[in-house]
Amino acid sequence: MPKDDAEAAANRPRLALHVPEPKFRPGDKVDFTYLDLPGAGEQPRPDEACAASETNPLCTDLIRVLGDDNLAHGPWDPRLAPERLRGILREMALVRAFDARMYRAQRQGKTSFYLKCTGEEATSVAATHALDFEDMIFPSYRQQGCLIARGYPMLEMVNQIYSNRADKLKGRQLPILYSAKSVNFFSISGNLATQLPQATGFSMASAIRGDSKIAAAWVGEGSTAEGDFHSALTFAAVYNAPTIFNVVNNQWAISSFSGFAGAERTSFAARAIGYGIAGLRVDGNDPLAVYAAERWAADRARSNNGPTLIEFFTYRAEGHSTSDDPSVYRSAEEFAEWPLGDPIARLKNHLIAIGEWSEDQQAEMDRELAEQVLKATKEAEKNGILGHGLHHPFHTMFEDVFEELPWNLREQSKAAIREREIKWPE
Ligand SMILES: Cc1ncc(C[n+]2csc(CCOP(=O)(O)OP(=O)(O)O)c2C)c(N)n1
Ligand SMILES: [Mg+2]
Repeated sequence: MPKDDAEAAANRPRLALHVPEPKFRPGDKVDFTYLDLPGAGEQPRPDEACAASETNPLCTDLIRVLGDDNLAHGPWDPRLAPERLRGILREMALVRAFDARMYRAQRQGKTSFYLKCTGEEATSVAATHALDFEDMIFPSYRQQGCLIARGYPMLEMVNQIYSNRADKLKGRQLPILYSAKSVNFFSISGNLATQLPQATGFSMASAIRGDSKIAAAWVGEGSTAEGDFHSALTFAAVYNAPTIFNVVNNQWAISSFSGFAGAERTSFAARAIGYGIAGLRVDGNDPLAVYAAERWAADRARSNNGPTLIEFFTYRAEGHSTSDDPSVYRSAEEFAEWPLGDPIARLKNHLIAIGEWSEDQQAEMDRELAEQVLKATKEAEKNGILGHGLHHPFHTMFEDVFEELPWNLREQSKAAIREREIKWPE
């Protein structure tokens, strides 16, 4: 290096790498006042056919409908009939009852893996209500609420979790990675974010065919750091594809906090601004706001006004999955301090406030739902649970991929079956 350059370099400040660090670690006092949450009903609601840029301010705001008074406020109030609200409440409570039971089943050794969506029920159940049944759902692994909202039989869900002989996926998918064509629910992939380009592709095909179906994809905030997120948004923006991208920002990706996906810089909804598509940031624990935003995006997509990126701001109340222990990396106080509450309690309190529900009815419903879940699990157990041998026969793992099995796989299959017979003659 020439002498002048070397001297100049020596005088410059040293570069420092920024490594994000969550606000609270185990043992820390939690204070969420930094969030600066706007009041319910204060956010403007532009027309569904507006220029994408009109939604820019909503990307850093927070669309809220249910206020602290448990009443619905402002232009985003979807004005749903009480009957529909009770339906959404019931399905969210069913998801929670199902999660509780399946979590316990994993601890009892009936399955190897389970994953709850506690506190995030509105982001799947209420959003699914805003779609048409024909619209294709491209979920991540935390959207059991979409299946429940579409009326998929619970027995089939448990059979899949137990990988038993009635499992329609024949034990080939990790427990909870459902696939349910009958309710337009795309196969869940363990590879994060792959559902996003698939959703864009589906909706482009729908547009090419002149169909009226749109696609709605769900993805965790951590997964938006994947390249697939950006390819999916680029394609959707370029072709004005009728896709809804639901980013469920529960603030954690296993043990990494949202800062590692860029949350310290701007909101996840604000990614939409760079792509020139519509974006909305929504209180994910407010079922009315979730419904209203999803409906807005669905109407926009269906009327050829293009894709929308929705961020549902929420909080992952429990561990990532049964394989995780969040007490080692985040403060135990976080959930209790979380200021946006619980979506089930909020809708229940709203229905009570408008004279359409009561605590007694809620307790009775919870009893019924627990019973319903118990019945489905007992029924599924007759088809087998983990390690009880009632799974699909071993040789079936070689089936269903090729119309005619190639010679090398035929040989491999024979050898594998022979080996098993020697190891486990019974
Ligand atoms: C491509 C890929 N990378 C990493 C993983 C491992 N992994 C599974 S879930 C997960 C966290 C994802 O967090 P987020 O997207 O926020 O979703 P959440 O679990 O919070 O719903 C990670 C890193 C994976 N399955 N696939
Ligand atoms: Mg997350």
